[in-house]
Amino acid sequence: SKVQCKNFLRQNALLLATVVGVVLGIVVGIGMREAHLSQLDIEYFAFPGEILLRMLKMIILPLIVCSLISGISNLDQTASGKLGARAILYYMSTTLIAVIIGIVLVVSINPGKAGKESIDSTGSSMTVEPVDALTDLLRNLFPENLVQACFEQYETRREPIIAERNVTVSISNTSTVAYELTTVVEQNVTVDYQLVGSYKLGINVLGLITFCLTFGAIIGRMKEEGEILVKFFSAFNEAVMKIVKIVIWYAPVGIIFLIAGEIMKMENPAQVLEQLGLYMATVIAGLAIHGLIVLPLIYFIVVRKNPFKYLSGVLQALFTALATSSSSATLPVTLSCLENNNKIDKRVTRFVLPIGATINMDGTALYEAVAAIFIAQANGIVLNFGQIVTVSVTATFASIGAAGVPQAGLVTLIIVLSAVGLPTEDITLILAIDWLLDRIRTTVNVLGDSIGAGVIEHLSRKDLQNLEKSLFKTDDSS
Ligand code: DAS
Repeated sequence: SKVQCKNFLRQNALLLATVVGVVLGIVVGIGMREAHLSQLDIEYFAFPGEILLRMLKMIILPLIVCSLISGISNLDQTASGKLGARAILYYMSTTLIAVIIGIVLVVSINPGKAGKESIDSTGSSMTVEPVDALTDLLRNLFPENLVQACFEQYETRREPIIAERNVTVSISNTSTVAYELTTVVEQNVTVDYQLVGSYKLGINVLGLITFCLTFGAIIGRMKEEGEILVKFFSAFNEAVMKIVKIVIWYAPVGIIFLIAGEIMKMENPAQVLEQLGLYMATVIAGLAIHGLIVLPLIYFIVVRKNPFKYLSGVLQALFTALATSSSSATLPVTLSCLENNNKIDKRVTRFVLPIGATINMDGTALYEAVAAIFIAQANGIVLNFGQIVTVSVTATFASIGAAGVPQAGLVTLIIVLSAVGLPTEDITLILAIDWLLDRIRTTVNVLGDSIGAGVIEHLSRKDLQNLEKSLFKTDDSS
């Protein structure tokens, strides 16, 4: 019909504008490098991009809260349990596959064989014990203050308790003539550690997930009083998604400046390419294999439909991820693409996407495994099989712990390095190129979440049909 035709044009106009935005951003960025603008001028130049990021970030908080609450409150106990189990299974297995692809590639390509003398490194050491990282993850799951969880995350670090030096004075009879006085200062003093907790800026999404899932599940099971709340959060969600629709129209403009600004900021591209080219190629090859072959294959095997047609519906989200380097900032666009273009059941998208954007990061896990082994290679360290298994397990958990914000993966890489005793200061080796790899791995993270929503919906179609109670069925036309 005429309306459908109009809608079709509208969707594609937006997609076209986004693609043009990415291309224009690259062209403008490369062209403007010639102008040799100062750091400050580049920041002013990229201002329209900053506005896009601010708009997306503004929506994240209400979106995560409403979408999780309304998503789960519209499912019954069996359906939410099954959906949740499928989501976790999908997230864990695809992340592990990604890690394995990364490890196989980095071990066979051996990009670090040149040694680290040839790469610039300026770093100071900091270590994070994996057990502390894991307990922090759990601490953040149970925030002590919900308001604070909206903008701060808990973080602990170990502080050494240095025991007082033991000074012993002893008199020893060394000769028959004189007594000698010896002072023995014990150097090996016992050092214990204490945990010191603090807060750092950033939404504690994990904590919000715990609260919203519990709250949503409870109001979904309450009788009349619950229904008011379910309706309230569902309506709130609809309203937020309408804001997303407006922001999405601005996205192509913002994308131009985000990408151009980043390209203008890049220092010594030729040198970076020479030193880190092979490492970059390894990460990018791994991400490409995972994002363009493995995940589409999983979709095809489960859903039996063309995965690339499915992915064309979320292209705008993928480009937004490329431009913003943030799964969280991209979440509004991902939700909108999946619900409006791919017609994925809203009970699925609203339940699994906010969680996926936070914990399902295939690209990050792959990148961390490659980066850790690359650093080992650059230091001439050969990891044994046990250490490689440790790398894969910690890379998986480090990717779960990484927030959906730019370069979070670089920070949680410290956990992986600490776990196998690699020099953590060596993350500076790969710093120069992280801005680019961050974008690409974020795109794969979002791609993984999108495929996941399709796979989980397909596997859960019977459970969803069985649910008579659904607020979303009536407003699907909107
Ligand atoms: N950029 C992050 C993301 O939002 C994760 C990372 O740094 O790897 O997906």
